[in-house]
Amino acid sequence: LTSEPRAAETVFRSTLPDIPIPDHLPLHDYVFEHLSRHRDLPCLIDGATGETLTYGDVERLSRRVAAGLRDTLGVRAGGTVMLLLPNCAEFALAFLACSRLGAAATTANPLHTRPEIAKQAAASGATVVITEPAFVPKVHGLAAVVATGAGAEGCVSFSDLLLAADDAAALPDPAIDVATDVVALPYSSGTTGLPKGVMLTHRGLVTSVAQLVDGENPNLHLRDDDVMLCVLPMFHVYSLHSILLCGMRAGAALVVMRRFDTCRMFELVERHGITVLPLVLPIAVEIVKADDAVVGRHDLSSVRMVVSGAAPMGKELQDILRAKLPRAVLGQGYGMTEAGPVLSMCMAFAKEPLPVKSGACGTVVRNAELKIIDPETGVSLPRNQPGEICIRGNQIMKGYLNNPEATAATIDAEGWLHTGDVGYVDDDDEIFIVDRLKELIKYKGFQVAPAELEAMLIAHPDIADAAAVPMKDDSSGEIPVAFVVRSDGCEITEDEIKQYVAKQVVYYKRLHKVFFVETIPKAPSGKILRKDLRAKLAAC
Ligand code: 4UW
Repeated sequence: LTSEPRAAETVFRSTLPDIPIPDHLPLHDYVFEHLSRHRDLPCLIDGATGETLTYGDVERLSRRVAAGLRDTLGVRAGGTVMLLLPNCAEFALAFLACSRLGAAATTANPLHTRPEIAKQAAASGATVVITEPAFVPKVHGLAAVVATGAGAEGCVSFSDLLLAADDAAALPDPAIDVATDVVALPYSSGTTGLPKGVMLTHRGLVTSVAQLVDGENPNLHLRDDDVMLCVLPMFHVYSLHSILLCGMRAGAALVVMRRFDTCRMFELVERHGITVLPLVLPIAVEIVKADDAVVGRHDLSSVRMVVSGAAPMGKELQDILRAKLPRAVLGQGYGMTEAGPVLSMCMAFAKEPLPVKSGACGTVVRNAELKIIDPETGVSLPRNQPGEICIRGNQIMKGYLNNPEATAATIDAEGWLHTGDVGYVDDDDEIFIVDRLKELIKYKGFQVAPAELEAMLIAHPDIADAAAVPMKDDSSGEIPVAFVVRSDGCEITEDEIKQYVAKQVVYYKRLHKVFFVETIPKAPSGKILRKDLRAKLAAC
């Protein structure tokens, strides 16, 4: 028997050399590794009040919250805590506290509906939910509840968690196996189906943060005199990773903004001398749309870096944005929750920057491998040929929680994570995303899982069949729309369907349009032919 020699794979690597990455530190120890240098620097600045916690405060208070969660609520290594919070200092303290305890933090949008929250709380096994008083009615009975501020009836108050004496909080940390213990458990639908718990380990997140901000020539050069805007929601992996964790590792100050508002953002940039502006497409659109008179009233010259990610940003928009913020370097990163999350980052953000092209979403991060495969044959493709983007390295997820089938469908036997994104690598190692194989809809950077909307639609007695797909939109990137087959003799209207869905889901999953059709196009296997539907929309 002779075996065919396997064709050599085309594997793309960073143009930066690999660096040593700690593989023994739990995430919190890694984040605070340089505490002695950063102790008195501002860490979290409340955008609304100006209240500031230094790195020393954050380190100490996160220990107390850990002790409080352990002693008052019995959170232990291997446990899970749900963070259901808008951007606030408590989010960061609670996240780091979970890390200290060897527990996982599962994060969710506090605007989710009760059924959405209940599903995630149950699936993740969360025994505690930390939220704001206003959201307490949505979580009553799901788990023990901690409410921020002075608390709310029937809840433990967050301030009580902080009462732990410093000596109680100094008890030895539990033994954490950094390679296997999960520290963050965000939910993502990945390439297909319903949202699933994405297991990110200590080692995974340490690796992904280090890939961006560590080394002599960091790919994303953040300094301890940087001031970063944190308006993107910390419950999403983009902000959690690339603002909170990367910013804290570098010793930067984070100006925490609860809700986006263009004028407020300009004010904060000026007041705090913000240097790094991480944003998503809809915020870029708002900046571009802002009246020149309004922009002109504010001194935005402190901004040296504008980072965009989580959805495509076209070349034209990037060019207009660049003209508005002429002193800033503008570029994109490409992330996916399951990828740990960052696959590639703009090389113009490096300490020793390289020129980049508008519309590119970076170069593969260091200490990782990326390949582009033909989705039909799985064969790796050379430069400039679009195919499915795959990534391999210590940073990728351990797998989906309690879901070995979905894990095996996403990470192959050789350790490659298949993203479901279609892109190519050009002659300068820059990555361009051109299409998506997976079902996902991305509204303003937020994930909407078509399977979730479809299950809801089909459950309606007047609906015989349905498919949810993305429709291109200039300001939101994509909007969720549905094709619906009415049940025989039923007259259900577009508005009734929109209302029916809106009552059950968070605002960004609402349907913007409904198209009535006779049948949903399907492959013989029963799989919805989404490409056909998307083509139909493009022709509208
Ligand atoms: N261009 C085109 C992009 C891009 C993109 C993502 O919600 P998830 O699972 O995850 C994210 C994470 C984004 C992110 C994290 C950290 C970071 O530094 C950074 O860059 C600054 C971005 O979005 O959605 C994953 C899917 O979102 C699409 C793509 O389809 C991906 O699989 N996506 N970034 N720059 N599309």
